[in-house]
Amino acid sequence: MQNLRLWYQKPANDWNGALPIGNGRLGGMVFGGIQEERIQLNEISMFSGYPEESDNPRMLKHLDEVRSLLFEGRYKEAQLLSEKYMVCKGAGTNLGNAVDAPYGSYQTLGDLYINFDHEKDDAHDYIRELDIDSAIAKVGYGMGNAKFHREMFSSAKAQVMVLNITCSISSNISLTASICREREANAYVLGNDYMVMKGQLAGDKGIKFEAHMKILAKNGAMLNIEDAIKVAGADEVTIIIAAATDYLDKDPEKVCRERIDKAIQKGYGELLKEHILDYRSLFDRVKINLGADRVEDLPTDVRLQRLRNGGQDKGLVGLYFQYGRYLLISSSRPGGLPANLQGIWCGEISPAWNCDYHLNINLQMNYWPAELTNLSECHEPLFPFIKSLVEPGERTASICYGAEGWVVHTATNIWGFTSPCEHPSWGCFSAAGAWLCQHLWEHYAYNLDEDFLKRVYPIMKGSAEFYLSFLIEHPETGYLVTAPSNSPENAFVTEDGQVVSVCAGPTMDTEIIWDLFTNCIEASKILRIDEGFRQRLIDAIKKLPPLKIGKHGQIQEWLEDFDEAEPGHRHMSHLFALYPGRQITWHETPEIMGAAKGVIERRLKYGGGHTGWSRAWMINFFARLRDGDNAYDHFLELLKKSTLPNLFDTHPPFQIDGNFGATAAIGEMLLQSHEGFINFLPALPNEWQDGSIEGLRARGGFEVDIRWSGGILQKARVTSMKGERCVIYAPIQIRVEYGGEDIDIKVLEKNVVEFDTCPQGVYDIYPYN
Ligand code: FUC
Repeated sequence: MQNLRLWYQKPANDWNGALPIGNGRLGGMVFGGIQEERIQLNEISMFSGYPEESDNPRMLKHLDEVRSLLFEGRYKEAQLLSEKYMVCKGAGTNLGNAVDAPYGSYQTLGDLYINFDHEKDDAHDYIRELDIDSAIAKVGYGMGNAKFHREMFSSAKAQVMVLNITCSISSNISLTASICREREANAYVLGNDYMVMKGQLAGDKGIKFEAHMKILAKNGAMLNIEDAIKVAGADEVTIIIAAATDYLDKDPEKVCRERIDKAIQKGYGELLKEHILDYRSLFDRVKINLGADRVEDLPTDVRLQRLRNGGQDKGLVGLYFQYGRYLLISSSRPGGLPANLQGIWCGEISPAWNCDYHLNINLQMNYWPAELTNLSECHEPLFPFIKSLVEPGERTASICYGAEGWVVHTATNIWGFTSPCEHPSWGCFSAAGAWLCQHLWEHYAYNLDEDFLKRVYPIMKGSAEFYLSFLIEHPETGYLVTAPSNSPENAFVTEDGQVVSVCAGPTMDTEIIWDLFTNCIEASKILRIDEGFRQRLIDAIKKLPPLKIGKHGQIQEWLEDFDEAEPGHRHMSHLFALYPGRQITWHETPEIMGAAKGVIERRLKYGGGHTGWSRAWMINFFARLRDGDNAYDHFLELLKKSTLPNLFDTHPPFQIDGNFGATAAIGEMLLQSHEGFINFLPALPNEWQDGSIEGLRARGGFEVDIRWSGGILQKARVTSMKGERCVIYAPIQIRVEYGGEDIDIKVLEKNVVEFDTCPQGVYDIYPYN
């Protein structure tokens, strides 16, 4: 049995305790107060700022000079020159405070407040919960003999948020409800049951937004009290909220009205039914059971505290994993924008890092669990977003580097900001576009949808074209390197003791470009196009610098074996090739697995502060190193040191990438398919002796169920969607059944076997006893 709820015995103390609901666009943080319910509202396109011309022509003028300095080893001078010239025009991200700058910031839409006519001290038997099995937040408590109950959800089908308030005693619900926002908005009541809030961000240059609220009351009276609606003596109250901006919808007012009208026609019962059906069509695909402890029945915050005090809680791992899937379903749906640094949930006007799209790990990490945990549709908002960067990115490539193709750097917004950011030590990371393209390829690799590949191949090719023209031969070695660049967001110490970030050919760039070129080569073969271009990529890959092992037994972070200014740095960029890349694998490169581990050991020796996405990344590394025990230990560290009462990950502050990265990591511990074969239970920790997982996805169009006991595979089921050959890593002897009969399997090499999955369907794999 899966335990699929977060629950608490008190209302949330603050935002970090509130519970998130969302439909990919419209989000809410439910506080669950007794006297005052607050639902902080979000809309995915609520981003200030506007398009700006930020490409800096002075970059190109100084490009050769910076490169020469780098190649002469005059790093500090290269850095100083870069600080002057290799940056955007304007304020860029304004060091994360761009709410009133052109770059802009994602921000809260406002709040819904509901004040009940009762005293909180009179309440008893209070429970607040988030049921992730049906994506509904609930609050319940007693008041004397009366039992009050609230249910809240954000429906993707109806595109509205719905709140339903009931009481066991009739005519007993009296409340005042309003929506408001601290700036840039006007709110007013129409009639006695409809409230509108509208405004515009960034003066008259930014997006226009609207939020509408309709109140339906069964019996009782309703009253317009100007900035709020009063309900007196109702049996049941349903509140419907719609919100839109003119970024995603042409006419936000019309859209809000239409959505609310349709929702009224459906009524609460129908809205609830279709919401659950829709949500479960995604959520129910995966079931996980890693064993349970008796503590499952304790409130979630108590469980977390017990774990911090050294207690055991196996069920919390499964809950965290499913919560990650819940969060992705709730923050990323086709037709919207991708999940940002906080998914869609952001309570502030000026949040950390503009709550934007950081591209030197964060946005990508949000989508690590998408394919593996069978939420391919939730990956989709990322693809048009990547496409939207191509046009501005072509301008940036041309103006800043005189290069072909398209480029984007460390961070972007919804306005197509593709220039380098305002400081080169972290802002001139130019491999972001190639990294994004990995997601296009992976979506294909899991689903084998050739039409999709055909559509996105030009985006991948455009990115590859950028690197083909931006890469430059290192004058000493002849290797093709990026310059200028940096290894996110670390600095190195030069021979004469200077601390510098700007460099040529950091390992991460090379690994990401290897990944892009490799994927483009494969894509062009599958599509049977572009032979000439393919050959150029094949030739270029040969000229990329090889991975080198440094003096500490680590994979080098830079071309030279520099020491890191911060050896315990949170970014472990030079392990991109281990995860999420596929260049470093046990199968292909066993000789450097030790050096990959060396990178992590060194970071841990000097750091230890790995929180949020950094820790989540580390868990994935250990999974790829097939080191389940370390993966599990670091997962526990994430729960202990980096998790808020509502199970949001905290960097700090809350950043959703950690949730998604760790969700992917649990999947990676149980199933991998990046090495050209499916590997069941590649990193099973000792703690998970018995368990099962159903419905994970593997590359090649397969769905996979696995059952194990005593740490040993009992049965795996591969459902083939595309009828492809199924290649399996089999260190123990296996047999395969189709339709109850054993079928032929072919040994490809030691420990690797394959079988046909034509016809498509279900294939059962058993170890020989
Ligand atoms: C990256 C990280 C920071 C932070 C920011 C949003 O640049 O280095 O730690 O997560 O993104």
